[in-house]
Amino acid sequence: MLSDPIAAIATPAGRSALAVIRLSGEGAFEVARRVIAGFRSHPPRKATVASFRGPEGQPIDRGVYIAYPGPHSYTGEDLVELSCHGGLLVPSRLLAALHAAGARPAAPGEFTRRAVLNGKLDLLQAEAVGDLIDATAPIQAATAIRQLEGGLSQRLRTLRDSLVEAQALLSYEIDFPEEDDGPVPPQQIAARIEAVAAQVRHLVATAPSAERLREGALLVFAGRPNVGKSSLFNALLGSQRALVTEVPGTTRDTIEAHSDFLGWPVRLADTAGLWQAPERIDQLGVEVSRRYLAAADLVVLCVEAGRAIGEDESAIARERPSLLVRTKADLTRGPGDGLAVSALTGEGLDQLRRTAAERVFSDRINLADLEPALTRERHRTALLRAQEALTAALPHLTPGGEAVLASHHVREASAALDELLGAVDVEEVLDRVFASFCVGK
Ligand SMILES: Nc1nc2c(ncn2[C@@H]2O[C@H](COP(=O)(O)OP(=O)(O)OP(=O)(O)O)[C@@H](O)[C@H]2O)c(=O)[nH]1
Ligand SMILES: [Mg+2]
Repeated sequence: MLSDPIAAIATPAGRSALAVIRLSGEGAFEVARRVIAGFRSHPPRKATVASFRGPEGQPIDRGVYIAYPGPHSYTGEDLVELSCHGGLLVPSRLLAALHAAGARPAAPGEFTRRAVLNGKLDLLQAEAVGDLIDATAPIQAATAIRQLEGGLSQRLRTLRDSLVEAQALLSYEIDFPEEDDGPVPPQQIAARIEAVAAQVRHLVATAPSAERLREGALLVFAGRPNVGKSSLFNALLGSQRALVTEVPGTTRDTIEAHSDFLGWPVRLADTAGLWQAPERIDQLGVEVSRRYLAAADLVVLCVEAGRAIGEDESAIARERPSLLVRTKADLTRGPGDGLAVSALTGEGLDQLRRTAAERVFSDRINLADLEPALTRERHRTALLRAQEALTAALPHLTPGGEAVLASHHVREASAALDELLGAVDVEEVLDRVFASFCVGK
């Protein structure tokens, strides 16, 4: 059943001052009445202090509830939010009481899913809710809020509307093929479609850096053994995450850590030094390093200051986008290019953070107003489909061209945009989007 009452704790488990429980669906108010002493759904959206009771009437807590009669609620259904005291016992006992009173445990993301099905949010906004919760760097939160406010949705809806309009003009061509001059000549329709296609291309171009922004850019610290990779990694994180010794080959397993550089999300990976290792275990470490190198958004190539760069090292820089850093700059000052850093004194670390962030997020940084961008693979594949369909439509929009075929491709393109917005009810798409949500959201 889609609208049966569901309940879940919306806050994380553990010791806390307060916890929030959500209850939503048809019959939610009846369920609430069995648990909340003196429950009333009117006046709506007013905080009321009340006693919460278990199935046998035993007191659980004294807290606050707010009733949101549908459709003016997050889910669009009748919804009640209960604030109780936190901790391990009270919230779970209160939730159990709601379940005993007729609500079913909610599946992950089920509240937001209902919000989408009831037209309170579109799919892009629902994804933004998830992104906002998962955000670890300020810029991720800012992007998510913009998407939640409908920036991207609005942009796509405008494009979809233009395509629907083009389709209407094309139907005239189809219905009256003999008319030489329809209301709008095919060339003009073609120009409109070309304009939409250009905007789609522009959005698709934002995808790599925006996806990187959502997931964090992968920065791989690489170089020969003992050059100071782990020390630099630790210094940037401000904690002793990786082991450091004077023995070459200290790091074997790649170690990953999340951080942000000036607010931009990064995933740092400290790898085993690259060398011709005689021992099997070291060889395995080197293999893992190579895999990370291949996936890196930016390689932080570490070479000691004052030393000539070897062929092995320039080979890495040729293969992948790299930032050359000269480590242990406190020991030697020599000729040589690259960014001088010292894990010991902290020299050059801020410069490294800034340069790396600029390199991996260059096009995002330049967008001062942070235009809407495609933050997920799902967005990119749908828009690529739209782009292909529009490209296929254009050749049929010449004088005497096949308006039927053009119309078919334009419809394909607008369907791709509809799917992106969640305007079509595709259960499979919903399943994919909500698979990673937390319960209670
Ligand atoms: N003076 C000085 N010594 C450093 C600096 N960075 C690292 N070292 C020293 O260099 C040695 C190797 O440092 P690590 O950070 O373990 O080097 P690594 O590149 O991770 O080495 P492997 O894991 O073996 O590949 C240690 O003795 C560190 O104390 C630095 O900035 N200044
Ligand atoms: Mg190391």
